[in-house]
Amino acid sequence: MKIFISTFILMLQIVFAQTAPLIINTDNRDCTSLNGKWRTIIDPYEIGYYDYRYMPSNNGFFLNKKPQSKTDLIEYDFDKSAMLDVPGDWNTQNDKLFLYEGTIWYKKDFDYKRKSGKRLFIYFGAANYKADVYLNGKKLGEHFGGFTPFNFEITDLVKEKDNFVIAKVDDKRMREGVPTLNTDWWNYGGLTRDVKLIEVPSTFIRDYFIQLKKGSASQVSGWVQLDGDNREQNVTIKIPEANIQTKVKTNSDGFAKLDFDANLTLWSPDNPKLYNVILESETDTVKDQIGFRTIETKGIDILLNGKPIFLRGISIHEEAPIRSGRAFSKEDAEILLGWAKELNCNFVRLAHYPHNEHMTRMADKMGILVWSEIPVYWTILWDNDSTLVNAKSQLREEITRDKNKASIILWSMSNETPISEPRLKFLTSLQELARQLDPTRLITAALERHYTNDTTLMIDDPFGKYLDVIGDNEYIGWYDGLPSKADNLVWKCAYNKPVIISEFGAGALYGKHGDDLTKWTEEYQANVYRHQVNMLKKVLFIKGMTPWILMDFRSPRRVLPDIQDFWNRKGLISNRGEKKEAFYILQNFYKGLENK
Ligand code: GCB
Repeated sequence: MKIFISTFILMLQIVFAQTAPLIINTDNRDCTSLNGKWRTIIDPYEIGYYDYRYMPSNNGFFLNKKPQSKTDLIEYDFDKSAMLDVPGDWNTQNDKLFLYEGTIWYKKDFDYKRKSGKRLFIYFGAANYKADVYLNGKKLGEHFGGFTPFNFEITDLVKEKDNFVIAKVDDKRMREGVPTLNTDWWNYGGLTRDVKLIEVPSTFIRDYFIQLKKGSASQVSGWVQLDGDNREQNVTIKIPEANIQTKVKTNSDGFAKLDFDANLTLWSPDNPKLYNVILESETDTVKDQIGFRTIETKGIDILLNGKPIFLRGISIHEEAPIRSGRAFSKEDAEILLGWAKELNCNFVRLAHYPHNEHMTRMADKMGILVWSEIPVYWTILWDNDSTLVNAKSQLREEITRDKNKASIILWSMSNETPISEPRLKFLTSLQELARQLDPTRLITAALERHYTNDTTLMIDDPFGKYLDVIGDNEYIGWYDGLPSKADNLVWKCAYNKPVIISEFGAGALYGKHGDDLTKWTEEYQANVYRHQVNMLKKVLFIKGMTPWILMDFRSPRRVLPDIQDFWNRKGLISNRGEKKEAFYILQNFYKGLENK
């Protein structure tokens, strides 16, 4: 029965997976923003979707009906309903929605004059968690997963006047979802990222991969993908500043491989050089700003541009600085990554899901290396086929969007997942897909370790075999003993690979003071950081760390009155932007490592 149900859900997902192949680099295309106020209907019972027999209705809210005569019975009216800002989570826009988990309908009206011969797409940066999208009453398709972009073609549906796009956004947590029911972050619902219309030529450059070939600092390799009827075209790739101009011919699928030599200044945190790259087909031109660098491992070392590097990192949630709620803007990215810079970081872990594209573009510009991950978190349903389909599609969308960002060096498959055979099968198939989609970057996961005796820690999770870099989360001094416990521990790793301590930390309420063994004080948190950095700097195979976490973030699991009040307080900075003592401990430690 279980198998039957999961196969059925899988079939449903395939049947309804009608998103068009993803368009990349939307920042540099001909776009019209649909951000701003959208009309919304809160629909906890989904009466706009199901009839009273709980069957999908063909007369739902997506039709945006209006009474035509005085006898007409229509029990909703978008145009009299409240508005919400897009992008933005609904929880922090209306007190009544703070704890709401369920369906909200969004509607936006627009006019659009499409130039002749052009195609039009509607692009959503993200909708948490499930979105059913309709244009002028017709279903465009649906999308699962709250942190990755998706788009639909609307060329044949769009009119010059009075279009209405309606999105049913449902953020109910689901056991079979990715993530599952249980997380340590707020389930912010809604159209949380930019929404835009993208106009492209009838055959256009939809996607491309332009990076240095694995192991080479002078050979660019990748591919280009056209979309449209006129698929066999000459495509020129130009990098004017490096005197590069090279031509390829796409095949009948619109695909061509690229391979050319280039003498490039390599991108690095010290010199985040981005080149203007221009792709010109016979029908389309796309510009991008791309950095080129190599990333490899050798034994226990991580090599950036051939040289060993220590990753001085910090973990970041997509929580908006100061105002709180989901972060979504360039300004949010600037503040968060600016704080990381101030900490003397050269690296960030964007936990626990792909962050918005402003973050990865900003990281490219500011010269901050990035660990990017999908929300395969804790105890998702390893045995369920549709869960794997879902995780894979989120991984595909993440890599598709960001594969030309020099800042990203690590794709992480999972966080703190419990060891079992089904989990190993699930995760190995994810890492295979990641390598297939992007052969250039390193693969990691945040694993756990165990004690072999009172003072020896061992990392030997079987998934480690499939990774390039091992991530490990530990909470010595917080969930695991007192801060000084770190002083006498011996670390062992079963793999001859670099290890990143992907989490350690302690909770502190900004402004709460006491001695350094009093929980929740800034002093206690600073104490944990002191002992941690002393321990970690001595372990040879540890080649980086991303302590938990840059800024306090909302979590329904954190209920302690007057201290937590629904905030995870492990931030080095409070949710209002105030720096705690531990910030300066880490800042100093990283300063000392800067030239190492
Ligand atoms: C962890 C999780 C992270 C939590 C953190 C905590 O191990 O990976 O998502 O927020 O611990 O604060 O307990």
